[in-house]
Amino acid sequence: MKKIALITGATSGIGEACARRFAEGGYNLILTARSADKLEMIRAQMEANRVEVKALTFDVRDAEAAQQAWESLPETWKQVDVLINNAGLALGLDKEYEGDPEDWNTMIDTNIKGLLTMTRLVVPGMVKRNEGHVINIGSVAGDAAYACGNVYCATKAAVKAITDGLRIDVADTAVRVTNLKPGLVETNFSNVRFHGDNARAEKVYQGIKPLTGADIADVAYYAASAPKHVQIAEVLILATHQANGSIIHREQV
Ligand code: NDP
Ligand code: 8X3
Repeated sequence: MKKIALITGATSGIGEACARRFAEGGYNLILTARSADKLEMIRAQMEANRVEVKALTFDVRDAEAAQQAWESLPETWKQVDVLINNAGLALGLDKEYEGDPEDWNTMIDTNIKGLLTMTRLVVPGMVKRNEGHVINIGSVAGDAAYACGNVYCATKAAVKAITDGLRIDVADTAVRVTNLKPGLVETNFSNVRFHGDNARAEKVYQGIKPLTGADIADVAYYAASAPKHVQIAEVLILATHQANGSIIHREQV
């Protein structure tokens, strides 16, 4: 029986790269996101390569929809070996006193509450089976706030606290818990952050070679593949020439 990885936000960037890396490593996949078309495309590509995939289309902010999707899975598919809580986003880069409260709510509901919803659905089975691995995608933004990052940084600081809390609460089991904290990764992230202003998004990655989704997926896969007695608790992955969330050395163009 192949292992099963459940990856949220699997239609783009880090989540899609994790899907490809774990498929390569012999896992079957449960992939989730809101875009049914993209999910279907990825499912078809994977199945052509003999990877079994369950594609679940729902918004992680909708706890009821998440529960229904989870309950639609056959019992054998609920025995998830690796949960990758990746779905998330930044919206806006504004001074805290000028930010859009609607953007704040979306980030809090997705990055914090969505992650908790999935954890609540999947982890009880892991505890019961006394095995499993939760990999949360945090961020360098959760280590220290940067200018105009306010609520996004706060959601990723929450991911750190939530991940640490879970690790404590499952310490009497063989379940492992990891917080991956990427720095600059070139994905759709900045296009989303700037509400589709692609020119502004491109500037984020100018003058520095950013990380790719595949770089982060490699680390996630390593953590999941480490010997059972090894728990990779936390990893900060930065681009070379990036020192933290604020200090980035860029070549002049
Ligand atoms: P992308 O925008 O490329 O991918 C985000 C994924 O999340 C998409 O598959 C999207 O799918 C999904 N998603 C977003 N909102 C929801 C929702 N409400 N319900 C379900 N799925 C959702 O960005 P990244 O790959 O860069 O981001 C992935 C994670 O990595 C995020 O948590 C982000 O905060 C984190 N991160 C990113 C960094 C970067 O520099 N790129 C650095 C550090 C952390 P769909 O739209 O189909 O729902
Ligand atoms: C995404 C990376 O530095 O834009 O979490 O916050 S950063």
